[in-house]
Amino acid sequence: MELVYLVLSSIIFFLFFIRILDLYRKRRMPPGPTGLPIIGNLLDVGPKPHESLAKLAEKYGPLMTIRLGSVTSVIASTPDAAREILQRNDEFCSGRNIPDAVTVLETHKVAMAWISPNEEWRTIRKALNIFLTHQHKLDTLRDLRQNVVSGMVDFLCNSGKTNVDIGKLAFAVALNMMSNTILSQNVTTYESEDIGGFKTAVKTIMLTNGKFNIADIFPILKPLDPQNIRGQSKTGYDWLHKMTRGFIDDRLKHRESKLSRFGDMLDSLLDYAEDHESDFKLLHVQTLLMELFLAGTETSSNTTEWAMTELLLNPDIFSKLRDEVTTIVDKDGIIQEAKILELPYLHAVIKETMRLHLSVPLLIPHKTDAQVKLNNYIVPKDTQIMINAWAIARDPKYWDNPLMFNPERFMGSELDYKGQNFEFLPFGSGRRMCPGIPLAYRVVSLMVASLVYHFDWKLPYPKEEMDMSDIFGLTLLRATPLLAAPIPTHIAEWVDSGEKRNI
Ligand code: HEM
Ligand SMILES: *[C@@H]1O[C@H](CO)[C@@H](O)[C@H](O)[C@H]1NC(C)=O
Ligand SMILES: CC(=O)N[C@H]1CO[C@H](CO)[C@@H](O)[C@@H]1O
Repeated sequence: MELVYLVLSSIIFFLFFIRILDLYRKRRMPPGPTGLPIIGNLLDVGPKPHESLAKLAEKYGPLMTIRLGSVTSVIASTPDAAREILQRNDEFCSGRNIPDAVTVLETHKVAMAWISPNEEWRTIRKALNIFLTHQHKLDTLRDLRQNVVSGMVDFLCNSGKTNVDIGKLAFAVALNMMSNTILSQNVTTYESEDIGGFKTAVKTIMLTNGKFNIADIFPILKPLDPQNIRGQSKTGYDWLHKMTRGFIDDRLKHRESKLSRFGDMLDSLLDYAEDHESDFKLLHVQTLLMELFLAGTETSSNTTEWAMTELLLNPDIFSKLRDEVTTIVDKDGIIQEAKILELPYLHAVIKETMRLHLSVPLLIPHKTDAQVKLNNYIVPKDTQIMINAWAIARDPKYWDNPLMFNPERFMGSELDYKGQNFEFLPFGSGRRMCPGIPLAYRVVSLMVASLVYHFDWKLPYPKEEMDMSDIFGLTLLRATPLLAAPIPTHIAEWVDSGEKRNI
């Protein structure tokens, strides 16, 4: 009996203590909705956080505090607030909270996306940037990427005008574009459900990482993994870990044999590892390989799918884009990556797609590594920081007619996604900004240009009926896949197999 009293009174004391702490904190933190005990603002946030947080920001302002379980977050909802965090206070606002789902192996401890911005993190970014920021290195592999796109065009020509799930196809193509850039090989095909398991592994991980995990806001639940999120995530990670290990082993053997080099990203990373043995090891290379597949595939393919969605809804824009692409097509019908990068209208279409349909609407949450002053608020160490880039990108204060898909707004404008314009942050800004921009731009451009130039598309239903709603994950997905039938425009001999393909 006494034990029960003891336990009960401790609990009451504990709750009281938390409450006091809470009141004390609130005085210096940005304003926010009062939450319920224990769960905090969970019910205010709901299943579409980018939307509900945008609504709450109308009431509480550009910087607001949201509490979910034991996690306190500050949310920025205007370009100025984003600048205050990502530019003026970047140094102490660039940490990460590590989601439970990514902790299944030990690799998160050396993963660029999850470690604090320390020396090790800088080394990893440097190793990757050597490849990504040198135009000619990226250029060396463009034939491989073009072959991947030719493979996609062949596949579509053979699909016999039946409906194709454009997102699924784009995912497989993006995966092969990544694998060709990283290690000069294809890892999937377009016909099969999933030969080799690569697609499944990447999708499984992205899906589980994007799920709301109760253990992330009540860390005490972590060992229980109540939604089996870590469990599911583990199957994907284990598989990817094994595959990347194999790729690296093969490549090391190849390098020993002194055969010709591939000159791809893996070679570049292994070179760096040889030159910087003490701080960039094979474990870093392997972890980075895994991260690149995860970070680069679904973001690029979902952007491509949204671009196609908008283009099919806006036939004028579609034909204007095709006219532009037509000007750079070779005699043999090949679209060269190098020439694509110079097409202003294509670039505008991709920017406009990224503005309206951000792949990562709240960016990847940051965390304060020290107490910081944001405007006039004092935000303690270890506070989560989120930027509602989605809300900022469709706020009528900064955009005319924000809900209209209008690539023209980017024509002749300096506005870019490289982190200088805080009203447009599809890749974030500051030290944590996406390092993959140059590659993402090539991959998405090549896919969109090819889909637009080589095919007319027929929707299976009137375009007014297209479902534009989206559901929330780590990336924004279309709630229903975009289906359309490709009708080859420029290719004389396509085989009408008539059978419905599965991709
Ligand atoms: C359309 C395609 C893409 C979009 C929209 C996108 C967007 C983003 C965003 C919003 C972040 C988080 C920034 C932040 O924390 O503030 C990020 C981080 C990251 N992205 Fe991308 N990304 C794309 C493609 C790629 C590609 C192709 C790669 C691979 C080369 C890549 C690699 C990464 C990595 C490694 C990080 C973590 C960086 C860090 O935490 O230090 N991304 N990306
Ligand atoms: C990858 O597949 C495409 C066809 O889909 C093919 O043209 C290309 O040669 C393949 N690349 C490699 C490196 O095997
Ligand atoms: C609907 C669509 O094709 N978009 C893709 C975006 O990423 C998710 C990841 O699970 C895929 O399931 C979607 O297919």
